[in-house]
Amino acid sequence: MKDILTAPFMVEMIRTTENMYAHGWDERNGGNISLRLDTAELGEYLDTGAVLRELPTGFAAPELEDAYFLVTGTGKYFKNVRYAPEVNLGIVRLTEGGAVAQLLWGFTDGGAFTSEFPAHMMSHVARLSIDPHSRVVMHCHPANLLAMTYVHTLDEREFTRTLWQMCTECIVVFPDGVNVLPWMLCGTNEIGEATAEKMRTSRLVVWSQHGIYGAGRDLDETFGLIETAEKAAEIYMKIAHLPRVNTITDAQLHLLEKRFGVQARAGYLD
Ligand code: 2HA
Ligand code: ZN
Repeated sequence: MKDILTAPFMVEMIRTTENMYAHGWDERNGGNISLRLDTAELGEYLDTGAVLRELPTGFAAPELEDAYFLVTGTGKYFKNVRYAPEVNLGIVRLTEGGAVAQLLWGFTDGGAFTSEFPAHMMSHVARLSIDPHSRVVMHCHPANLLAMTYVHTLDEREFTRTLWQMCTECIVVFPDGVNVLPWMLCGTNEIGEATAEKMRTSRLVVWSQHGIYGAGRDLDETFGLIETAEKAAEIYMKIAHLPRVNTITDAQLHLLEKRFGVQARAGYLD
């Protein structure tokens, strides 16, 4: 067996939590990540037959039967992950139709997966139904996106259009736009189901007055997705109180579509 702390997925997870903390997106125990692991690759680092503990999940996700995830722990701080990955992270396999998560590695202090596990697993199911290469669900609390949900309409078309208008790259990075949930109680199956439903049409889902969810094929791409939306929200919060003299027009957004070969969400451009 190879040393799991040298596994590319582990190294990348540690770097990502560190980077997200450095961006100020994950104060205290804020934020959580789940990364679906390749079974064959994991087998090089771990005896996948050795189950340490069984944790009930409280939901069903038969689509994820036998799927493995590297996931951040409940109550754990992103800033601490790099110093004690085996305490702050865990590797689980879903069984019994998703009702049980078997712990194979990590959470060595007796801990468990993130309180947002339902939203993560349900979002994986939703994204996998659209893209079989989808692997990552990431949640965090970036200040400008959060601030925007206090002062901007939560209408998804309007919210998306505002972000697209804030930086030229936005429509290229998230042509599917941003979906928005109203304030809901976090950590529940209900917000998990609502998030997953929104994940069917966009890889970004804003939780009003709370934060954002992103999904993607790898940690770098998903980080970049949130980073780009947050940058746009930052520009918006800098200019929202000032008269807007210039903007990116719909005609220009159509030019970007053509130039970069992306298709804006249907009906979102005039
Ligand atoms: O505690 O971000 O949404 C982690 C969270 C909950
Ligand atoms: Zn949160």
